[in-house]
Amino acid sequence: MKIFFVTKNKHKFLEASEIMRKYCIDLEMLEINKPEIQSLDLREIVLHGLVNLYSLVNKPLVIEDAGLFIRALNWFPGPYSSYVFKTIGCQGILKLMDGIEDRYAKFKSVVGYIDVKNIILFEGEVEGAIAYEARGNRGFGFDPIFTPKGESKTFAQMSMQEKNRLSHRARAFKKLAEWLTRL
Ligand code: ITT
Repeated sequence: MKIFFVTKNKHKFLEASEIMRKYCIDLEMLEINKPEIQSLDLREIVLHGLVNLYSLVNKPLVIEDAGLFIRALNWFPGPYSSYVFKTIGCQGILKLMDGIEDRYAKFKSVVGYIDVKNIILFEGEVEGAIAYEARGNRGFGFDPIFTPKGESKTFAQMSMQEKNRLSHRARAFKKLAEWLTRL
């Protein structure tokens, strides 16, 4: 079984592919522009993207929108994570968190799948904390400053396999794989 994963992020693609391969589902990366609406709700962004992309591609496809939600910052950057990463990055977040004791944060992922008969969303999240300094050089995005609950390493200090045991993305893609397997 082959499904297109529309994304420009190679790391996301590799993480998702590793999960899906375990269920004998092949993902193929399709790097085209995703139409994105501004919304506070990741699900709304994904639904809108799915409908627009399907009219273009006309083949079973999957997209994902993810973000980092920090409690002490009123859940910022949330759906704006991509822009915030490009502008202030990990160091900017660490600066915003300077002197703040409540380090609680979570990553959320919404994965959307569409084919001729179905349109469906799956969600995954991982709880954790914003580290006091950036650690590690693996992964991408905010990985160096996020420590999952119960772990001492940041995501950027973990191998992809270790990150996939815990991550928001892995959890959402597993749900998709299980649903596809039952179909
Ligand atoms: P797409 O082409 O798939 O949209 P993207 O990188 O823009 O790729 P998102 O909009 O879903 O992806 O992600 C928003 C940002 O959230 C992303 O740029 C990262 O900075 C951050 N992020 C999401 N998942 C992450 C993860 O697993 N580890 C670290 N940062 C992550």
